[in-house]
Amino acid sequence: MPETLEISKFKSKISPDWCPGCGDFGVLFSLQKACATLNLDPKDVLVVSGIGCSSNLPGFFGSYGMHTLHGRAVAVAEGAKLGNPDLTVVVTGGDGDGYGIGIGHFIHAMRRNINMTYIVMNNQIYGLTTGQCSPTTELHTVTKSTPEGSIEIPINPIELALVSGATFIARGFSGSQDLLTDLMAKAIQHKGFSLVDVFSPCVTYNKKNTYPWFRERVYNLQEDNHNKSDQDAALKRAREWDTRIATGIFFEVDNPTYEEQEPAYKFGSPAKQKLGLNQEDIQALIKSFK
Ligand SMILES: Cc1ncc(C[n+]2csc(CCOP(=O)(O)OP(=O)(O)O)c2C)c(N)n1
Ligand code: SF4
Ligand SMILES: [Mg+2]
Repeated sequence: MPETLEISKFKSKISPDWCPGCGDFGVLFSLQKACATLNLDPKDVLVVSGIGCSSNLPGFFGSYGMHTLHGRAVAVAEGAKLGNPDLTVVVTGGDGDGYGIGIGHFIHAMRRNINMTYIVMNNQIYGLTTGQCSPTTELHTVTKSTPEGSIEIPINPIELALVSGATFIARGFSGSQDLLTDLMAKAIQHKGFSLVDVFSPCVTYNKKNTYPWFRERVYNLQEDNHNKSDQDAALKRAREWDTRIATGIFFEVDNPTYEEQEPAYKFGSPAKQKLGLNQEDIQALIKSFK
């Protein structure tokens, strides 16, 4: 770890416009600190988001960034990573963005084990659109779109990741800064698809899952004798909820990445391969069709 952390190099000229107290501030700070701790160069980092309060993050982060379409951040990030695998690619977004409209991309990126990091600011609500039910809203919760209480069973992102092929699966809380920074640094360093689901309270529209509510319940798996190579144990921990909620690393495994297996990469990274074909290649191609 460097002696002084140069967090300022990951600050942008634009200040966050989130509500005072929004959990996303803690996520932004942790990501800046994690990237500084890893001594990354901003020119080698790409942060991609979808749409939502949380998805505004790349604008507040000092690196290359892309604010894409609602639910499409993971797909765009996959393209960027496959085009130039030398980039450190981080996706940042919300529960609505990633676990609702974008869930298909999320699952496929996990099963491909693309080497990228996905940070989800999970506030269990649609913040930007002013408080509708999201895929992680708790059952029976009254929201703007569920005035008589939600009737849909929420998605458990950790469980989903555990059965979809993600090779690093963690959960943080924006009220536990040191742990969150450590999880992000480890996720970025991990070779393969890493998920960091973060409880990032929406202080304006989610009046149930607040900072005090989480503080009463969260504990650190790494201080509770959890074996992070045991998938079944991880599933059990992921299912805890009402009284005790696990944070930390649920699962970590070293599996081959998509990039390591894709035959096209044997000629080097696509971004660095020469464009077009020479006469010799063209003749060989024509011959192969005869
Ligand atoms: C295709 C499409 N559908 C719907 C919307 C409207 N929309 C914008 S953000 C959002 C949900 C945001 O929720 P989340 O991803 O949880 O982010 P948060 O604001 O809570 O951080 C929705 C439904 C949109 N922009 N595009
Ligand atoms: S509405 Fe909620 S999620 Fe959006 S900035 Fe405000 S506190 Fe954060
Ligand atoms: Mg949300």
